[in-house]
Amino acid sequence: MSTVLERIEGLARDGAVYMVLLDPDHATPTENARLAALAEAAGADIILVGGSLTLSGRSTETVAAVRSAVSRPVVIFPGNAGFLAEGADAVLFLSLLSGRNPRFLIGEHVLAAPAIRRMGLEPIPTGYMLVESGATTSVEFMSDTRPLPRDKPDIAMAHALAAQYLGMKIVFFDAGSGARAHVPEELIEAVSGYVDLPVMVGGGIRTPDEARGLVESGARILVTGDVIERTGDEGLLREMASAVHGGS
Ligand code: 1GP
Repeated sequence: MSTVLERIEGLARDGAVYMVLLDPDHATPTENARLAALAEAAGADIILVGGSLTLSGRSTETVAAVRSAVSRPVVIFPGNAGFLAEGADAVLFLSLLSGRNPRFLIGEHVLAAPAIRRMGLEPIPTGYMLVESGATTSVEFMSDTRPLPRDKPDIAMAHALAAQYLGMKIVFFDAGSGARAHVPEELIEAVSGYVDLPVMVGGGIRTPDEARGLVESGARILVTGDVIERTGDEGLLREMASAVHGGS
């Protein structure tokens, strides 16, 4: 049986991967399970569960509810080592490379690694870069780090290459959930022409046109969370999936 990473890499080789992010704080586990099933039926390839801050304490319950509602892989997108839950297939093992806070470069990893092993989760080594989006995002505040400038692709390129040389498998450029402005196409184009890793992009992507533009710029994995959580719009989900997968 292939791993979740092999599945992502396979899909990314043939086109682009659509991931839908659900936050345990934004809806009940039952409602998130319903959204996950909608997303799967609309064509999402992977369901991410996570957020930068969890006040509700519902992460375990949410992962379990989402897991039983879909057959596609369920992957945790953790804000810290406290957000891990049995029942998911994999976890993005994130290094916040845009920042210089040792806690998010190694500290949380040491806390999380034994729990990931115990829970039987597949860790997916991911270089995570926050990108300026016009306002302070939750991740920026909670991680106490500065994002990469959005208009300096060379800085982003050097960070992405460092991620590749450190052995990471995915490089994720994130403007933060609900960002006013998504990561610029120019930045994604520059980075994806420079590194061999699949480039993942998320934060503030609201329309199928935006999604398509980013995929055409080289993104191989595209994430939306907020727009689906807010609208629960099945038609929009289908259009997003189709835009990412290259349909009309
Ligand atoms: C946030 O990239 C994800 O980390 C998703 O962002 O919620 O704005 O779609 P949105």
